[in-house]
Amino acid sequence: MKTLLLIDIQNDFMPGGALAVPDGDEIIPVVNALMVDFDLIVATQDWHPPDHGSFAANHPGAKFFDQIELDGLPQTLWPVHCVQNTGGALFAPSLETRRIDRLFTKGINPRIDSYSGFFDNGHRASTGMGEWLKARGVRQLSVAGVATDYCVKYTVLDALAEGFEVEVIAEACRGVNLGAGDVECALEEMRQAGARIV
Ligand code: VGL
Ligand code: ZN
Repeated sequence: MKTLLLIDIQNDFMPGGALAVPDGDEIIPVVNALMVDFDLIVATQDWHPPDHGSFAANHPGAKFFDQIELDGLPQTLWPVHCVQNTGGALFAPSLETRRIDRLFTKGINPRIDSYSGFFDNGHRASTGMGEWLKARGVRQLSVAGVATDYCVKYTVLDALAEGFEVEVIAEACRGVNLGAGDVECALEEMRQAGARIV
């Protein structure tokens, strides 16, 4: 079963969005064209409540990109983004969402962030995506989306740990690059962990 996993292709991660990924919109025509080659298409959606602990606005005196501790885990603070039932959380309008077979939301618990589509950042709770994919007989995943250096990376690392064979479609991914070279480092880390970067 050729399976495409689309990570967080949502308005807030597109140019003009609350947590814009540079050139994030460039992946959409690439992803739309890729879809025809796959039997199963699964998407993740960052889906935070307004009081989410990853938002700088919920920590008095904190700034974007500060590092704090949240419930015992290191946490980068972000602008308010992908709030449930807001326009910013919707898929980018040019994405061909009709082809998506199943959606998994993440980042719902206000006490913990969830970069990976499989588990929260503490591996405390599963989204159910791994179990769902395995129940359908999926063994290989091709991954595209944003951000290469956060949600794509952690999803890919968890997918490998869960025993999936993983291919990252680099031209269908874009990253935040908070630090220079973060995207390159993320791709290298995924490669080291056993992913194919294509
Ligand atoms: C993401 C930061 C915060 C992502 C989500 O989709 O990569 N990054 N929430
Ligand atoms: Zn988020």
